[in-house]
Amino acid sequence: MDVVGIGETMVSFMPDTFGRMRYTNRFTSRIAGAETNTLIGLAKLNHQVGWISRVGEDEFGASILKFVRGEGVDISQVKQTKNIATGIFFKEVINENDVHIYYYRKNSAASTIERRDINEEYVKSAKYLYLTGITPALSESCREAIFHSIEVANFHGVKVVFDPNIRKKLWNDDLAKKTILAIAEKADILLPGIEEGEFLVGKSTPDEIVKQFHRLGIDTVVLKLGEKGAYYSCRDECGFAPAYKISRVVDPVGAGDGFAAGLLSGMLDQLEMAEAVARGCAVGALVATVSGDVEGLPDREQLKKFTQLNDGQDV
Ligand code: KDG
Repeated sequence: MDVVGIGETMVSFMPDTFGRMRYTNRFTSRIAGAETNTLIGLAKLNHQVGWISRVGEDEFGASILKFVRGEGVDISQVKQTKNIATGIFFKEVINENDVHIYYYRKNSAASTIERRDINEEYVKSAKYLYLTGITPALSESCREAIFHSIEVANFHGVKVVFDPNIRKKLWNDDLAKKTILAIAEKADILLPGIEEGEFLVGKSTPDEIVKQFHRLGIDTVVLKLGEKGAYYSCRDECGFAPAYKISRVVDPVGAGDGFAAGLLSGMLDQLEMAEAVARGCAVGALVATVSGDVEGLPDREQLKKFTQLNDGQDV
């Protein structure tokens, strides 16, 4: 296995028209979850990936399993819970720059993920363990499971990659900050957005933020700068990868997960860090050109075409 991820995936509903949701009665449903967005991105680029989670033993759970498996992710470690529903959410688009998320996921199937769901052999079989700050926000048992998975990964030399993905609707700022910093300190590779960096360490320039994370003991930090690109810093190297220009942002949600997929794919292909970060930027950009969190994730051919068109290089 190349990458194993842990987290909740939901059915998402998006109104077919712009504006307040109360005025619509037509929705398109899709499958979305930060960790599976990244795992699917990796699977599309031909990497071996697996997912640890829970879904309800209901129709939404079944459609998630069918979809995620269909995209090439191993779901052997996903449990189905009886009488506990799969989480769902709504994505209201007032206009392209004003998107609201409404969760219906409290006490969902995935929020019952617990320590014993973490199969040590499975985690051990991976090169990277991929986590986000969403899962520990779901419940106490999810938090425990995440900390346990890190212990397992650290023990077996599996590198921990952590995207803080701070979702303020899910928990209060104090607990979010404390928990996310505690996980970040144990991670090998941290992928915060610039605003998350500011929130977590209270600094404001990319360089200061990254240095502060290094002081906490994190080896590799890749700071996502949105439309500008990404700044990365390892112990012995730092640099900047510019964002790819796209003609229109259709739906930016999921671009960060796509970035993580491209970056990890580059690292698995043993590219230089600068090239791996550039691949992250390319995948992130492509995700934003299509509606839905995963529908814009490219396969190798699409990625090659896009990067050749935009900078003449293959990433
Ligand atoms: O990064 C995109 C995710 O936010 C989206 O897919 C839904 O996982 C999700 C969440 O918890 O918000």
